[in-house]
Amino acid sequence: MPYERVKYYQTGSFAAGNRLLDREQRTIQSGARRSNAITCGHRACQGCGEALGARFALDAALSATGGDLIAANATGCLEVFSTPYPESSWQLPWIHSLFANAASVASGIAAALKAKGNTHTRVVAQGGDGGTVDIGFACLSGMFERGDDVLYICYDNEAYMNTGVQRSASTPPAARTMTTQAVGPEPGAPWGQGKSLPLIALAHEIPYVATATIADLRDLEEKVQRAMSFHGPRYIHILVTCPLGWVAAPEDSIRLARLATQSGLFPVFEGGRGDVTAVTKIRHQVSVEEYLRPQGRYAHLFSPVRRDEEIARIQARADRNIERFQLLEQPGPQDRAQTQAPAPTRTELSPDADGDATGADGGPGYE
Ligand SMILES: Cc1ncc(C[n+]2csc(CCOP(=O)(O)OP(=O)(O)O)c2C)c(N)n1
Ligand code: SF4
Ligand SMILES: [Mg+2]
Repeated sequence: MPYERVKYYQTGSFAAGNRLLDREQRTIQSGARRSNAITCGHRACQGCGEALGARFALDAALSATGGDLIAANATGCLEVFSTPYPESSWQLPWIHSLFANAASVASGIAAALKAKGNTHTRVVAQGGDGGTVDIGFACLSGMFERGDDVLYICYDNEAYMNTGVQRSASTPPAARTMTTQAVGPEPGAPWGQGKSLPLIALAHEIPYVATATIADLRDLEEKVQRAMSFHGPRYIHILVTCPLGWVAAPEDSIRLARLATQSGLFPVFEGGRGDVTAVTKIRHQVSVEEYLRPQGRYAHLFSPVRRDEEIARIQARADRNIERFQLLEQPGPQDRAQTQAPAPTRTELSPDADGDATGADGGPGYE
């Protein structure tokens, strides 16, 4: 009986399920003992980056805590598609908060655990960009400022997707949404508005802040694991593609997230206590046009006439990120460990033996 020869091994890609790498290099997701935090039966669209990001993030958090984890979840696509009453796709204690107050609900859970003398159960909160950058911002800032022991994860698909694609403060300029139509002299989302929540989080001088995307899921897992090694408020901002809102093919979800990083539009970095301590370098730089073209939300930049001025403005945003975060490789080996610059000051961020993340500068410690 003829058998099919294996023609292609995807070694080195860190793809989910890759069991050909050395054991220590394998993803949590490829492990037989992964927890399947969000499992089958949910109703996310095909190619939903949020579903993928949440699966990897919470499986990593569950792995880091030995499964001793509670999640609070803001209103939004992630909550709606995962918990159509009376069903749930979540494989851990999970609570739906309001749209605005996932951070506060998580803070309350952490406070209750502390009051009960429970020092082992950990807490995560999660929400979309609308629930985090806009309506939930005050609750989140309070959580940071009080030093509550919660990891907050924002799944940024750059608009209010659950309610039909309205602009948020995370929607990039020129993107078409239902509330920023492609009309007028500057079509799409306005210029000069919006905010970077990762940088705002950093300014709170909390122990750990990171950005990540669904294009590098191994990096995402590592950042969640690192975040769980600290106590106190921590923040991870994950760029997740949304085929519906970005008007893009479901099979392009990972590629678009990668193009966002490789163009410089979405810088991937890590830091804490006010400083950026490590960045992921761009390996194959692309123009922003490569990223914009496959997305219908930017179709008005290319048709019926090409809007060179707008495309150049978007390129200038990418170039600014590249300069600001030093995203381009320095000449030399492409080794991943050597692509982190400026020299990581992780020693300053390392938790001490008690798991506290007291800064080397004697800054506030979190318990
Ligand atoms: C106070 C309040 N206002 C509005 C809504 C309606 N609403 C529910 S989800 C949502 C948008 C969520 O957007 P985002 O947080 O970005 O998550 P996504 O659906 O994009 O993942 C809105 C406006 C609500 N539930 N509560
Ligand atoms: S609308 Fe977007 S974020 Fe919501 S389930 Fe669909 S792909 Fe995911
Ligand atoms: Mg959103």
